[in-house]
Amino acid sequence: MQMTWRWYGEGNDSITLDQIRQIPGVEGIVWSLHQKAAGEVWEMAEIQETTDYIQSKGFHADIVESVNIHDDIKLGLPSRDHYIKIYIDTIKKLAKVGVKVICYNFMPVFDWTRTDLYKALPDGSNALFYEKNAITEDPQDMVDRILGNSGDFTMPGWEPERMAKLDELFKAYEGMTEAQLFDNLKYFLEKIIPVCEAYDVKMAIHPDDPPWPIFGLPRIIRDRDHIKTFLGLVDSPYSGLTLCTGSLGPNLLNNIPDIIREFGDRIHFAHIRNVKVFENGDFIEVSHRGKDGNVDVYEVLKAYHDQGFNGYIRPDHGRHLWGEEKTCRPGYGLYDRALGVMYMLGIIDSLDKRKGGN
Ligand code: CS2
Ligand code: MN
Repeated sequence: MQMTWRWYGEGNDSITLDQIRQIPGVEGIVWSLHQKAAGEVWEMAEIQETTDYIQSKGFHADIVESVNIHDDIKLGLPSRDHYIKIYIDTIKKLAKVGVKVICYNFMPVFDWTRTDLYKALPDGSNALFYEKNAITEDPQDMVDRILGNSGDFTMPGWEPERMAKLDELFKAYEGMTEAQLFDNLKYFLEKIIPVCEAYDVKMAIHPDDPPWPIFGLPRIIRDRDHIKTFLGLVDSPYSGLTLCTGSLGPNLLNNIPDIIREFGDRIHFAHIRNVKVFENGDFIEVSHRGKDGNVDVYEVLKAYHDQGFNGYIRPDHGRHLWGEEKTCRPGYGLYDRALGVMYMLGIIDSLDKRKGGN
């Protein structure tokens, strides 16, 4: 397993690569050109400049998260072919600088969805929170709340320009079924996966977060059965998964270690995050320690370890600690993710030793 860290780029992240270098065991930076809207062309010079900088600090730049997918592709509009061409062009450019994995998602309208970015935990820290009942309201309320609270940071999937067109977007998705969304995903994959195979770049879809439909929008990567259907759309190792424990975790019926054991050979990227699920279905993000939430992080790492997983792994969201809230990107502070890295490496090191490794 190769430990990595998501970084939003120079001037766009509260954390520097020099800080990340001091976290033990982090080998690679998970990057993206975050200024790019979905469907925009990625220029070679911008790609090169970013990866050069990352590599100059001693990290690899093998993973991009995300190259976002234009809504016209998800909607299956005639204009999708134009956006797929641009996507293919980006895949080829990324291959040139040695990118191995692209993490993406296929969630209509929203990326991850929360109702509170700074919910207090009993220890005085705070974290991203999801209140089930608050979600049945008008999506605009939630957007206003999230955008109003995210400070100077634009969060992926929540770009104000896109959110300004919320009504239009919702209208476009009206009546869309899961089966149609799967069809649109299949169409996209059938076009891009042959290119990925030729250029040796693996696609790794990120599960829907939370793992259930919201605001009447279909969400299709959310449990074992949906994942199985997804993997059958284009049966190639180049069409794989980003297995995010924090996204699948809020549905307590998801047995994540079992999912890892079943689909391990198609998992290219592991996101590790812990969530605490309350009886009424609300959930909050907590420390990576298994005992603090409902994700048994030890069992998750053991499932990867048992199968000799040699893909990439990163701490996903963390709590905001020691006063860093509002100075960092929500969920992407320094301290809790660094603690998460050490917790995970502790488990991995001991699993290695038990197996007689080093
Ligand atoms: C990430 C997602 O912050 C997160 O929860 O794991 O936003 C992820 O980057 C996207 O869904 C991938 O496209
Ligand atoms: Mn994730």
